[in-house]
Amino acid sequence: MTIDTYAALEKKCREVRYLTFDAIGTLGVGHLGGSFSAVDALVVLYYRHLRFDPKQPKMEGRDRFVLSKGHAGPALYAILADHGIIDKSELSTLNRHETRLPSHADMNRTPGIDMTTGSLGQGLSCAVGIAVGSKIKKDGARVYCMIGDGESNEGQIWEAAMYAAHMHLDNLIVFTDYNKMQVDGQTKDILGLEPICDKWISFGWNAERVDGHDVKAIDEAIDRAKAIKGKPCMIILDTLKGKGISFIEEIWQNNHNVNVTPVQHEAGLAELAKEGF
Ligand SMILES: Cc1ncc(C[n+]2csc(CCOP(=O)(O)OP(=O)(O)O)c2C)c(N)n1
Ligand SMILES: [Mg+2]
Repeated sequence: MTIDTYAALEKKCREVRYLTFDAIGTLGVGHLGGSFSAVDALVVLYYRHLRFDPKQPKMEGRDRFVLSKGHAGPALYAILADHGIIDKSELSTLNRHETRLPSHADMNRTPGIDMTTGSLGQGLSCAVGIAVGSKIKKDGARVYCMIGDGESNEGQIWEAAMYAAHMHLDNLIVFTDYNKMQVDGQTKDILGLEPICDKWISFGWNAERVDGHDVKAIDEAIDRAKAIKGKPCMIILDTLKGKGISFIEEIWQNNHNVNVTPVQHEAGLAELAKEGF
């Protein structure tokens, strides 16, 4: 399912946030902040760039996506449901007993999930391994991955970064969801990443920084990344934790894993629906 216009992509972002918020609101708790900050990049990726067949989610040679910040699973489930890979009605089973939709992404439970993640720092290494495998097989697949800024405090991220550059993995495009927050503090106070672009460049990557809520900017950055030869690409997304609902944005420093009351559930859905999708 390809979406051609940026206005339609923006609408899709609202719809994905609506489905995500409904699932989390139905449960009453969830990783809202990091799911919402990631939505725009996930939408641009899944509706314009990722080469996959929703009818055959395990198709050989497909592009892969590794959600290394696996706690943002709810946003990805909404996108998988919108593609018909899972049923939209299943979203209300989020993180319940025996669900196929655990709070963290799990390739053994959920169709359309390419890697099990949640232990921060590991997903990028998996993406690097898949990208190496694809080069060996010469199947033409691209591997996309998303890491968090807090996750980037993990040493394993930088081991994977070195190896990806060493292997000249120009089939690997990674996003950092730079929402400036981790669980209980700002990344700049806990273990700062600046100068973040220069760091990735010094590790041998192509790197650029864009507004992570501007679908056009994200789309164009992915196009530029696809054209780079001989290096992996990092796209730093400047984002806001909880982007999309005003009263969740207001608590951007405290919306990592939040309770959602029935009143908030209704108010959030109404706010997202107001602009239409
Ligand atoms: C190895 C590991 N340590 C700790 C955690 C607990 N944890 C879950 S999310 C999170 C914060 C992640 O921050 P960030 O990567 O910035 O994610 P985002 O802000 O996008 O939610 C932590 C510490 C974990 N999942 N894995
Ligand atoms: Mg963060």
